[in-house]
Amino acid sequence: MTRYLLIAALCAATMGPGITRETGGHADDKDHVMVQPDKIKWGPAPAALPAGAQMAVLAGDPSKKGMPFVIRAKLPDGYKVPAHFHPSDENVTVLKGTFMIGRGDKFAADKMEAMPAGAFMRMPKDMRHFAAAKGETIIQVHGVGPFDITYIDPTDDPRSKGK
Ligand SMILES: [Cu+2]
Repeated sequence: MTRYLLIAALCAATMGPGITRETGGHADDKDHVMVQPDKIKWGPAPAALPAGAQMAVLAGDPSKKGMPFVIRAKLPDGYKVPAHFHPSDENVTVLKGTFMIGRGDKFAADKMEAMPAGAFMRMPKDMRHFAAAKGETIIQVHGVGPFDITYIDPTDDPRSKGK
């Protein structure tokens, strides 16, 4: 009986620190993020994107230089983004629908590749590309800010409309 107690005590002693580490004590608890899929707060995407898309920032801030970010975009069926590039790498994970993506300076439907849910791609900074959605499509984009978009043809820029 005494022996069993001793073993139990030893087990508790060796497991103790591990459990403590897992349950708390980290200084960065404030950075912890958990988002349930039905709790995502969607809002209209920034004016830099063609109208119709919705966006949610899950972590970080895509507008801040050097700040890692994770965002999601919900695109309606048939949504199109004309040829553009970004000042930082764009990492895209497709979560729903089919994200159509093409490389080059000009939107061309016949040059696009279908990226279904589960697909991942990285567009290195400055790489010219264009995109579209087949069916309602949700993508997750992560990278390091600032995340901006420059259209090859300035008249494609929704921000230039009405000026
Ligand atoms: Cu892009």
